[in-house]
Amino acid sequence: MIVRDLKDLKNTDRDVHDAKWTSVRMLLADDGMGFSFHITTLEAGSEHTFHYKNHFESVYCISGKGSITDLASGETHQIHPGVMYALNLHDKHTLRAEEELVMACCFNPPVTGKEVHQADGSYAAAD
Ligand code: 9YT
Repeated sequence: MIVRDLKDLKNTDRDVHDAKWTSVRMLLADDGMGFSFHITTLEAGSEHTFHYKNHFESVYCISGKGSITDLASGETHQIHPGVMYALNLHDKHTLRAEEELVMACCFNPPVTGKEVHQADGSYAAAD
């Protein structure tokens, strides 16, 4: 069994920062679960366009307020605590945080922890 406390993972190599988001990877590929599990915090007022071409992702809003736009359809959905979205079509999307958003995210296949966003908004496929 794996038991981890978010606060113990802060400021470790599992705590990844970008300009306007941070993400604590509570489970990574080498944990052997077949998915990774992240707690991601998006800064209030920030906007992010991601396109996870090589991963499926589901995201659950723990706290905050914002929206997600599906860039294929142009449809925008409100995000607030209790809302989940799943990028089952590797959907390219823009996330907006009106308030700081705290999200629980699962990636399949799991991220290794070494990925960086590529110019197209994706993470490279694992080797
Ligand atoms: C909410 C969201 O898009 N999370 C993505 C995961 C985060 N960018 C990470 O852990 O790499």
